[in-house]
Amino acid sequence: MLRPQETESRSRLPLDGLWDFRIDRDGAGYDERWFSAPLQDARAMVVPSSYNDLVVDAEDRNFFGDIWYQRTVRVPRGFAGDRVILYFESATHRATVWVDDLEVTRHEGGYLPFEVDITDHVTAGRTFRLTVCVNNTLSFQTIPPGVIEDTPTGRKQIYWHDFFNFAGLHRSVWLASRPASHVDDLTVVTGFEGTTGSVRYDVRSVDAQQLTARAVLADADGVVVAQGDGDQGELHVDDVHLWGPGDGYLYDLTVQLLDGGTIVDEVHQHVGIRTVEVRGTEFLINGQLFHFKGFGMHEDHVTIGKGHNDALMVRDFELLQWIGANSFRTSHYPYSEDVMDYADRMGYVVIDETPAVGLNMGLGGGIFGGQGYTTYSPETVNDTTRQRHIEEIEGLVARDKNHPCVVIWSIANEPESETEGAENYFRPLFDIARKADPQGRPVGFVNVMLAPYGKCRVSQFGDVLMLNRYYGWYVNTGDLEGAEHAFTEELRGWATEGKPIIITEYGADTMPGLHQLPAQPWSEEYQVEYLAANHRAFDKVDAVVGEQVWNFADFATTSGIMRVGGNKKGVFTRDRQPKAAAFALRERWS
Ligand code: BDP
Repeated sequence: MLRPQETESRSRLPLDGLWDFRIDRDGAGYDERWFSAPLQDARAMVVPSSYNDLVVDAEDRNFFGDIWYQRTVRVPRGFAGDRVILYFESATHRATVWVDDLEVTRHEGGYLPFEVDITDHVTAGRTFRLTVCVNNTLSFQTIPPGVIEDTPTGRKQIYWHDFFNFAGLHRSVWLASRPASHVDDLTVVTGFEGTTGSVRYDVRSVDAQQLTARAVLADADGVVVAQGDGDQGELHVDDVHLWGPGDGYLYDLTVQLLDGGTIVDEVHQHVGIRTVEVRGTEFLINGQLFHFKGFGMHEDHVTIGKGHNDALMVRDFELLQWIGANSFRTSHYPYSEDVMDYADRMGYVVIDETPAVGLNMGLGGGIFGGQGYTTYSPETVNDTTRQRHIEEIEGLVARDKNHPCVVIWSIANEPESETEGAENYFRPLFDIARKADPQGRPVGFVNVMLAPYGKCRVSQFGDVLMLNRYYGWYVNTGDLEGAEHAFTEELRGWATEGKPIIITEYGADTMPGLHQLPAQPWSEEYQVEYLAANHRAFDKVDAVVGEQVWNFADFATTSGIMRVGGNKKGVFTRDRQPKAAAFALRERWS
């Protein structure tokens, strides 16, 4: 599946803007066929955005169940004769879509795109009623998981990930056209020898037996540097300009399906030529040692929640550049396709993560024990959950395989990983990711403090070790000397495993404007000193090849006594202004 684009043979119309919207408090929408008529009692809602922070009623904000979106769409006259496609960049967490009275598709999973061919149900030049029912409930069989508990005051949605369960149409929706005979998928694998780059390409097309494929590679100035014929091939580029950290150099690959001299279909794919390799404890990009500096991030903004917005994205990357970061992790779900494109273009290195977060009942329960459930069991995270997890892994790789920015697949964040159940659950998943990725990128998962060195039974399967550690915050609170010592000891243990170690989370909640001398937890001074103590530990262990602070910016969470207006571990505030730690990091990283 390719994202809609504008080419010689394709068009796309954004369906962003104000839609009619209704929260289905009584769950009546399906029975009452809300899709079959203009939505009654509707209010306006913005696509793309989370709906939650646009409304002011607490019950609406925290609602779980069905929410309905509707609008009228006119099919452009120019789409006549082509296939007409609806493409949703995401619907969190699942959606059913109707064209007029007809259900045309369903999709599960809140952070990956889906499309449906609606040609047979619409007419160029005419309008149709587009209805989308989005559902945001989480269960033990969803990724991420959750549970609905019966309480004396009604049913409540519980989940175990530390970010607010924002819902809605978070990214753009497109009406797109393409020819019946078309390119359906395209894969590139890049490499280089000396100064010659290589781009292997593989074109999958539909209904194109009589057509020939042509691939043309142009450099950033539009000069053609190589071309080839056929569905598969390898192109060679003399004096290659590699893609690398801080140098987002992109070639443009045009793929055409030709009928003699006539272009039947054309698609574009930007290509960054680079290699990624793990060698012992080293992480190499283009054969050179790479040290990750950056953040775990969130798609999270004031008012729009997880909605994508280009202006806010550009601001985030400006700050990443200012602070000297070279990388980030898409904690804890696949990010917008716009973010991935922009990371390619800006030369940012990305650890790309599935939405498998919160598979750990040992974390943060009543009086800070467990949650009162067994993580892996026939009634909780089970084979059905794992099948969903597999679909999320394969879907992420399918969507992002061609992005040069992606250098590691993270298949889960902080799952329970110290038990036999965990080992059994995860054993096949790493190979599924490897098999899905034609570029053969390293695969890993993010390990939690509850499964420290010597206890984890899942890290054996990964190519890299990714550790989230809170020495000096959740443990050794306020004791940075003890924190540095304990962290160093644990890292020395992990280093014996002979794999590169990336610290994917370390951080301290910090109230902007709270100052204390000497430093105490929650103050800006403490965040600075906490990071310095952590860095001293990293710098003593050669196998540590990266540090990504938790978090880039403050973000919204559920209510909790550990959270003050959300998670405050941001180095920037939620409106993207620096705390004192930002200046300290800038000095270390620049
Ligand atoms: C880790 C999680 C992350 C949390 C963070 C925290 O991976 O999502 O937000 O800790 O507690 O457990 O701040």
